[in-house]
Amino acid sequence: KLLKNLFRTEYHFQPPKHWINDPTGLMNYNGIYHLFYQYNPKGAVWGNIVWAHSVSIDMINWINLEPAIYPSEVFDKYGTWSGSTTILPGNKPVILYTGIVDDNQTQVQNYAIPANLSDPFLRKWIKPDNNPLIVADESINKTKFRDPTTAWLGQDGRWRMVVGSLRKNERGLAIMYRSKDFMKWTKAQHPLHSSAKTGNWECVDFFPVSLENTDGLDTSFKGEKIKHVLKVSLDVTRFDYYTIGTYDTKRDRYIPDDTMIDGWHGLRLDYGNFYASRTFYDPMKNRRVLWGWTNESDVFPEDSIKKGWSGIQAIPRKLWIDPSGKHLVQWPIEELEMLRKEKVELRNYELNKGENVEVQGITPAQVDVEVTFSFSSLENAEEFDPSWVDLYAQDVCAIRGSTVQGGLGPFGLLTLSSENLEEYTPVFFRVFKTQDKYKVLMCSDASRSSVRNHEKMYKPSFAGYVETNLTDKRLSLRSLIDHSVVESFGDGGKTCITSRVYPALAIYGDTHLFAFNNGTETVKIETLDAWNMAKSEKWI
Ligand code: DQQ
Repeated sequence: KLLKNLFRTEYHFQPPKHWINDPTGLMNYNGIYHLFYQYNPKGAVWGNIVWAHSVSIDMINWINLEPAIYPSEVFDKYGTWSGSTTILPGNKPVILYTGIVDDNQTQVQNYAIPANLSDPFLRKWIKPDNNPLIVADESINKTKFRDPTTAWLGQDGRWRMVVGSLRKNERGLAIMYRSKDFMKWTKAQHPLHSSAKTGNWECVDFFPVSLENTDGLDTSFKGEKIKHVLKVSLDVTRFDYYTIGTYDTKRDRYIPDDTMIDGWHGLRLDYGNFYASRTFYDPMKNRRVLWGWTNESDVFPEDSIKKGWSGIQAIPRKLWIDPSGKHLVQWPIEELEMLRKEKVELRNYELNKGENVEVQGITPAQVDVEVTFSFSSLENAEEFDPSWVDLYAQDVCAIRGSTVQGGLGPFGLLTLSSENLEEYTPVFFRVFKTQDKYKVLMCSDASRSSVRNHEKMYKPSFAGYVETNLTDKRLSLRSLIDHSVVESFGDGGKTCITSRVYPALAIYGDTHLFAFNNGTETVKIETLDAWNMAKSEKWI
């Protein structure tokens, strides 16, 4: 097959051709899901950015429409960048987005409204003449002032929304604006939150989560037993970080909980290739849904130009807070399961030290696999080297990869493997002992993902820690494998990692999937279920 198709995904969201980035302005309006996203209608590299628009009834199969917003006016002539949607009382959707007004990338905040509310697809959008709604005052860095959030309504009846920005000392911040009528916005004296040495904040997201169950809450929800989440995309590291905390509505400020870390050492929504994500409240199923962009990792713009496309959206995930209050949990939306076809399974299979077992009877270039491992003791867990404390999990994974024998682990899956393991992307756990507790590392390691070799190829050993006390001596893993993407969910979605990989041998029918154990402790595959996945429908 042609390079053009080789790495295309089949059940992830991607348009027929060209460049995509941030998902932006997500909503369900009268039963129809709308996905707007940053798109270059002219090529496979970033540029000429418009708001592309697709609609769906299940967030899996899509109808592509004409771009909803594109540069045309003085207030957005040089670009229509990311933003959000808010549904105003009376069931009236409005888009907020960043317009670029000159060659220096000066940024302003604009709005757009549907031309015809009775068109179920809301194809045409109008940019009224009173744009821009907000321009930067002298205190604001006007070229780092973008991506307005979904607005929320305060108890005083005024709307609030925030715009990401950067101040001196690399202080990232979420500048807050308030408005009575959504048209005239006044800057609050204090930002909603800020943090030194984090760099510019892009695509900020701010929303409540329920401490009582996994249901989602409307962004304007007020009540007891809730927490708030602040998510920022850090321009410098290109990862999405979040903290959990309290929204002090009197002072109109967000205060992260004591255990939370702002910035590069903080919690991530995904420890892999996942950026500029946004959530929205889905009233159809009473849940909060997260969308994130997963960029190509093939590094060379020439590759994208040859392929004719670049970037996909991750599978939408339901998101909620863990009962511990310490982190969020994510799980692919249940609608994905309608694509599951032929199924194979393994039950109670013991994996001894150094053993691999092949999952046969499916085509593992395009599958959904769920596995639960159990073990009888934690005693063999290897020591966590104290000098690793300051390292990122990713660095520890690079030192202790799947081929380095351990005690309890490494065990997991070898995804997108060639028959004789010349290339594979292992997704696995490794259990470490520290002075007073156990530490579980989860890795998705692209370092052996392709025999294509070039010094500049980006093959990161992505990893994160899993917050679990291992009381039931079990660890589960789900991986969504789709040709050039492996999207993994550890321990029920506590830690998520997405890798983009470009195998040369493990393609189409030549792809294999194994479960493996490279630790001295025997682990048991209690259950392993794997499904071939159908292709999702995309109508142009
Ligand atoms: N992408 C958009 C910006 C945003 C960045 C431009 C994040 O609005 O800050 O395409 O990927």
